[in-house]
Amino acid sequence: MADYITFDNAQALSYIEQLGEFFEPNAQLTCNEFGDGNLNLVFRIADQNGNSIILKQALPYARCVGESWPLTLDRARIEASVLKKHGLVCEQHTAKVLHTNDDLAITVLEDLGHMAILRSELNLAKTYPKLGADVATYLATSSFYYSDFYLKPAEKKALVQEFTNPELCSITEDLFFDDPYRACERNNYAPELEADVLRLQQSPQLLRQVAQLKHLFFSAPQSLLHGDVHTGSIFADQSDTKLIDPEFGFFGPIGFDLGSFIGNLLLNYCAQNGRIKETPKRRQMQSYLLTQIQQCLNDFENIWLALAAQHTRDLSLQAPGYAQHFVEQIIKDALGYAGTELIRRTIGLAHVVDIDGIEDDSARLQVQKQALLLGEQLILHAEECENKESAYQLIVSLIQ
Ligand code: SR1
Ligand code: MG
Repeated sequence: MADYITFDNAQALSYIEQLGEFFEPNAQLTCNEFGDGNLNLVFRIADQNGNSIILKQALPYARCVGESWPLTLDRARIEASVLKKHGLVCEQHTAKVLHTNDDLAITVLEDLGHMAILRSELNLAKTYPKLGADVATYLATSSFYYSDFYLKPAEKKALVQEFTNPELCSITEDLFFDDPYRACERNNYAPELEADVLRLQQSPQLLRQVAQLKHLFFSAPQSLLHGDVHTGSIFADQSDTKLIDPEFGFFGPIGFDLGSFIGNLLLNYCAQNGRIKETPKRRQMQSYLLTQIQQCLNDFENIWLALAAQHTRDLSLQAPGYAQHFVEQIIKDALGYAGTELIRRTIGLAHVVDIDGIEDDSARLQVQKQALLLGEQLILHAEECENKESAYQLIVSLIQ
């Protein structure tokens, strides 16, 4: 990475001009850095006619913490490569990569600015009817085609190597499975939550289930994951849904991505109790969120099983009932991972604005307590769910 420099607006613009690929030769270009994520710089370069592209650059440290938390630039390669791989099998729901430069840790992407970041929209109680179905299509398709059901063994092993992502996985291992369950400087929560946090940290049953989820995360290269499917990694409009930002991608347990998505919808469900005062409007939004979770579970299973029935190439994995058994285990895993997402986003380092943006202190605390309890119960009961219906029923029973 000898040639790496961190871009400012002028350098990003000049880089795109020199490439000469994306705009008319005499275009009047402007550039604006507008990233608000935890890790990277994000520039929009636009011409006078409204054409635009996105240039994303990884910083050599975590943006949300600063230079005291160094971070590999290789994540830019991983992110662009996951987008390309997922785009091959699910073009419809994957942001398109236009150019990469590994030395500068740069990815140039299509500008999805005509769509909206899902998290902000859910916080405004805006709804997107295709959300659950589209995310299910993305997760089922990408996870099937990069699994042992489809890939040849040698091909899969080579990809597992290519997508080895130890530094970013280590962040997830710490933030999801370690920090919230012990006293840790990175944890971030109000003193009023201390009793709730101690309840989690002192529950042997919970710690055992979290250990199992972490162990699976370490040791189950089931497919090429996105690795960070929260609602800030999703663009939506009324007719489409696109996934961005898979820099945490690696070969891991399929339930992790599905669970992260469900966990984020549930975080928003809890947050609406502190955001929307009028009961009918709040219930309508919460019912929308539950419907999307149900749709996502149903479609995920149906698409996965249809792909497995038609395209499983490994003879042994074609055994009657095996694909069904495998998907049922993914759904159990997903409920557990959803629980860890609820807990780590409430008391760990990286919170969600859905909850932190609630202005009233007491309303926010109530929501945080609900998110912690829901996360805990999901982790404790995930393995009891025999199928997608009982998984959905568990969620409903815990939340109402
Ligand atoms: C230091 S990174 C914190 C979080 O932001 C990312 O989007 C991931 O979710 C990570 O856990
Ligand atoms: Mg991200």
